[in-house]
Amino acid sequence: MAFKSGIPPSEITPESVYLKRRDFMKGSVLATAALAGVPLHAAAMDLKPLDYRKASTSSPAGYFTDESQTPFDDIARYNNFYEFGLDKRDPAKYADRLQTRPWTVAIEGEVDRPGTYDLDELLKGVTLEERVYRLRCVEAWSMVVPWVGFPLSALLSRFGPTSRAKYVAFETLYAPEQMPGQKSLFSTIAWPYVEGLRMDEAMHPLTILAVGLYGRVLPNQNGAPLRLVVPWKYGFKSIKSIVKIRLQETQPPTTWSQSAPEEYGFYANVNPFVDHPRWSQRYERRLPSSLLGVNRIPTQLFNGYADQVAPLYRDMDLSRFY
Ligand SMILES: Nc1nc2c(c(=O)[nH]1)N[C@H]1C(S)=C(S)[C@@H](COP(=O)(O)O)O[C@H]1N2
Ligand SMILES: [Mo]
Repeated sequence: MAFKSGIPPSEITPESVYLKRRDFMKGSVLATAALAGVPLHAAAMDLKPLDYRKASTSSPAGYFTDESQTPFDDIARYNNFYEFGLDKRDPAKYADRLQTRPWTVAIEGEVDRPGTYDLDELLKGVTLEERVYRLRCVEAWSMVVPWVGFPLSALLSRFGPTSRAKYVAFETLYAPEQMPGQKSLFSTIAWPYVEGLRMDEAMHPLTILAVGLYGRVLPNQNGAPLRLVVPWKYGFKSIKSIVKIRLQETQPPTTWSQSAPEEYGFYANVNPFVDHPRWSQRYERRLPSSLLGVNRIPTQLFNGYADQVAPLYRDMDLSRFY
């Protein structure tokens, strides 16, 4: 992502650089194709298949897009997960160090039944379903991902939110011995990575906690064992490898809005009409890039989920609450 500190943002590139990289990518795609057996398919990674309800065109509006799904290998090899490094390829290289079991999630704050719960116990109480969502990174690339998960609302309701619960704060694991990026001197992030939602956003049926993709357990680099997915917001809201969920009365701090408040806000709703201070948000690069080049497509308001979520922001100036 975008550091003010002079580390070149790897992906926010002027079109000329883009085009050069495209030539490079063509080269690497061909090189990969030449090395038979190299692609890292889900089965080859030994990811456990999950039991879940499929999504389809007859699912509720927004739960399923029939756009082409980004191939598994692209979803699992082009990642932002700064705990494992700044390069898009670092998470796939290093995330196998992450121990995803045993895993506990602390539920804290304004709930009737706070506590630290074993993830497998939590998962016994939920029904897994597929959601095929667009994921739009603030860096102007996007994917279509078939997630497997469950509504965040289903989890929160179980712990009895009190009337003072106005926001939900999330926290990623802090474990520098497993996450080399947390030790890196180049990082300007104050670990652990934290995110937050307003309560109505958290309870919205499109907001899910994902435990898998392409029908199998999440690859570590995609945020195993439990990550948030909020499809109408820029990707950085979708916090990975969650260990703490806290309900509270006040708006929680969030990693990117703390790191660069004039560039990243709390809301981070996808919006082609509100540019990032350093680049336009009108278009996005849909992955994968094909041999013929970059798939450049227009970005949609609320990432195409306006029918479902625009009412949440009815009285808000979206250029002020970015
Ligand atoms: N803990 C944590 N969560 C994170 C990030 C991160 O660096 N650390 N990156 C975010 C960003 S910028 C994006 S675009 C998405 C990328 O998710 P993906 O790798 O599954 O595509 O994860 C988000 N969640
Ligand atoms: Mo992102």
